Amino acid sequence: MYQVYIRSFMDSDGDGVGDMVGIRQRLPYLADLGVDAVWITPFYRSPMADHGYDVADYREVDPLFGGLDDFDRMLEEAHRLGLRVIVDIVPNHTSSEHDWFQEAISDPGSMMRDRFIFRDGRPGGQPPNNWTSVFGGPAWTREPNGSQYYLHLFAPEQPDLNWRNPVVNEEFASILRFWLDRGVDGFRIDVAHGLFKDAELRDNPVRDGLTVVAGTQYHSLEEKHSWDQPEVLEVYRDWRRHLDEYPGERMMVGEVFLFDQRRVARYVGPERLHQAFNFAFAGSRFRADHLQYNVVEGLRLMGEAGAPPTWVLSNHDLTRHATRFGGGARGRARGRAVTLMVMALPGSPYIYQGEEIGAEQVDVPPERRQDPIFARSEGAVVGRDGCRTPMPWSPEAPGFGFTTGKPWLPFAPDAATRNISRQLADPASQLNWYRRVLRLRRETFAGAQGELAWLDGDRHLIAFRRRAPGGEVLCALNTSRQARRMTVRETRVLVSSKPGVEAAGGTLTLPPETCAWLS
Ligand code: TEU
Repeated sequence: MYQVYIRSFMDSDGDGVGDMVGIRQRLPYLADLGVDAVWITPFYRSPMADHGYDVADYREVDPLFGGLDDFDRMLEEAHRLGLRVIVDIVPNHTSSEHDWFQEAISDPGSMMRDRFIFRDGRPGGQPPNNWTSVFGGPAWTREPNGSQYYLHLFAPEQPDLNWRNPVVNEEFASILRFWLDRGVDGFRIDVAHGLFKDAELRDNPVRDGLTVVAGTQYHSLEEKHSWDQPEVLEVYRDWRRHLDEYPGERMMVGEVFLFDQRRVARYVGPERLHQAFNFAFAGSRFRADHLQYNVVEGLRLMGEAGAPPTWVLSNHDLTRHATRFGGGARGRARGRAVTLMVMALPGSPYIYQGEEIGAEQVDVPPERRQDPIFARSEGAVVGRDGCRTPMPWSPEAPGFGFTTGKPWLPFAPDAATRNISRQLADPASQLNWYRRVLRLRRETFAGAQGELAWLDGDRHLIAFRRRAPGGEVLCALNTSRQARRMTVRETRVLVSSKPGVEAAGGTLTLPPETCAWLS
């Protein structure tokens, strides 16, 4: 699966923001890269307070990105090229400019009020409870002209929906059908563990210490009552039934942003979501024990739930993994090593646009920052802009083949040298390595079952054999700074994340921080 962050993928009309026609123009690139499917981040009508994750109309394409006909043409072209397309659905909250919310705040007697969560404040001008917004500050804002507060777990421009009102579920069922009827292959569900809140909206317990989540946020409360309530699982049971009524394969992947994979596993299975992102894996350090623990747990828990595991390293919310793994050539080489291991595992690897050329987190200067997290945290965090900078398609400044105008976020400083067309022309580039690995993965593991046999290595090695139709494949990853040896029967190196792998006389030699496949 390849994640397209639409604002930064390809701009066809020179306004500095990517769009639907831009995606269509670059679909041949994705087909050639060798991915099976594309997830497109929200493109619906939106005031863009959270860059599209604040939806004002779930059935319209925002004019910034084009129109519904542009979406249809893009989808048709994707299908013609053999690519599936999943769209992002945002059911936890709407935009404050959605008609429902506008009606709710302008008419105190409106039925629309019950689609959101309005409450009286506590005495002394205090909000209804102690919940905090993921983006900083209280999760409650006083309504503009009324006397109550409304709940928003994200920005104030993103009022939370009241899923205890059955009309909300009916509306979303109809939204899903709208896109399924247009031919989408499925959905990525934003904040999939959200939706339902504690019926009594009880205070969240205070944590012992301050917890930093994914390097960007500070949480001092345990989010016990604000999300991950059991009722939400019933919603996905319904949605699964809707999807299963459609011909062909349709899927849902949940952004269940919980680190405890045992809790995440409850969301997937034959009667629930097809997949959920494994954020515990994304949090692994470049250490064999961390990585192996998260892989083993991911396989075990998803196996028990009856769902394919997912392997996520980067997305539009996380610091890019080349940077997390140390940055520069070394961070990229470590990233390739983990990617190669992931590509040998059962399940779905998720690739985030730009990682195939080794993109690193960009240091976006304060005056160009766009992320609402940045504004709400009063500069205490740098926000998520650094992983959202535009794709450099070609070496020509200033637009680098992405735009003829001024890009909404600056390019990476190395865009003139690290870009798609340069890397396509260089057989030794990271991009061509990704292309080879994706092809080899398809050829090797198409139709393969999930069986893995783990090999005992030392604590710096992860090694397993996976059964495949053409014969077993050995995958071995050395996370240490020294070369490592292991005894193997395989003699042929199929692919490696770095040169210098040798397999001779029953001994495999892996250079430092390197992964290889052998047969
Ligand atoms: O993210 C939900 C979420 O929990 C993240 O905000 C996460 O905590 C954080 O980004 C980690 O740094 C989803 C979308 O992926 C995100 O882009 C949206 O801002 C958010 O929902 C609100 O819709």
